[in-house]
Amino acid sequence: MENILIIGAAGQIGSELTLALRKIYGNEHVFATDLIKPSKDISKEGPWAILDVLDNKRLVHYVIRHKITQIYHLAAVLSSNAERIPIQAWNINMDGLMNILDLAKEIPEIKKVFWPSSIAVFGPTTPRQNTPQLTITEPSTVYGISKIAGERWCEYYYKNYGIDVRSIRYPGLISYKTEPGGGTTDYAVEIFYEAVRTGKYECFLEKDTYLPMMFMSDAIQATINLMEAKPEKIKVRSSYNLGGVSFSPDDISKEIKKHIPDFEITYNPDFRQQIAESWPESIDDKKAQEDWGCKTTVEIEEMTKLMLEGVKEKLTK
Ligand code: NAD
Ligand code: AKB
Repeated sequence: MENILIIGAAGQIGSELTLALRKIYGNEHVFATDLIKPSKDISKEGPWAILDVLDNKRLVHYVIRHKITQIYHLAAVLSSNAERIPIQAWNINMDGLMNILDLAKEIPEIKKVFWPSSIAVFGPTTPRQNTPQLTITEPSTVYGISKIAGERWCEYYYKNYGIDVRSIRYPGLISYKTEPGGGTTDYAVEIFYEAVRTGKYECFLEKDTYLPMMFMSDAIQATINLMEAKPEKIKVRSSYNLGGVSFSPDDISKEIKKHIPDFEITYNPDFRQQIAESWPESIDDKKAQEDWGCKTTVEIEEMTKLMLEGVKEKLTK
């Protein structure tokens, strides 16, 4: 019997991953925790608690009390927020991960750990087109530095202590259930909210800035596939590239115009432009496809339709 702890369950990914895991393992076996109260559909249907990943004592207590066997550690400060509070972000991102890795080392009942990395591990010296699994990783953001350091630690704990830790370098994730938490790819979610609310959007990135993105359902499916794969299939113990689809603000605004013909976009790039320019435009995820079968199914046309429908429904509620 698995008992799964999600840390950061109220966030953009956690709010959907918790529900997906509860469908598989049963509501009572998936424990949602965060610094803030998660959404009603999470807090009403299964166990949840306020828990700070930096509070080691409470963390150990919680894990033992609930006989936790798997941890999904999602809590982090994302790229644009981290640039505003670099040292604090470094502490949250790194100390949080080290607490979880150490916990898995000390408590043998914890069989598996998931920790997400990001395309932010790449930097201005990385080849930007079809970026390979193994390439130059010299990130220029504090978020990217914390992710590349985290990847190295995950591999270290696997090799030296046998911790079954698994990871994906997510691209920018697109969803409407929970708004994103302060990243550079957030424009690709905000644009849908503003299109529905006001019919116009001022974008903080330039028109032709391409970035790899993925619709949330594909990201959740990939995460579950990775975590359910047999350990011998997992050949990369740092983190797997995940490709998704690549598009620019101009591409997405043209798609929105097919549904809202009067939609207007203007451009006013800020410090996030430099971050975006340091990241890949597209990602090669052959290795993840070969090892455990990741697949991108939602392309930009369908993503636009799903986002507009989802945001409209959310705003009318
Ligand atoms: P988010 O900001 O939406 O959610 C993070 C959650 O963590 C928040 O609900 C926050 O309250 C919680 N949290 C923060 N500090 C905490 C602490 N000390 N203890 C417990 N909870 C704490 O982020 P997200 O988009 O859901 O991202 C989750 C993970 O996936 C992060 O590690 C992020 O770096 C990674 N990731 C996300 C994306 C994306 O596009 N969303 C892309 C690449 C990687
Ligand atoms: C961000 O923009 O910070 C995140 C990410 C790609 O890691 N969405």
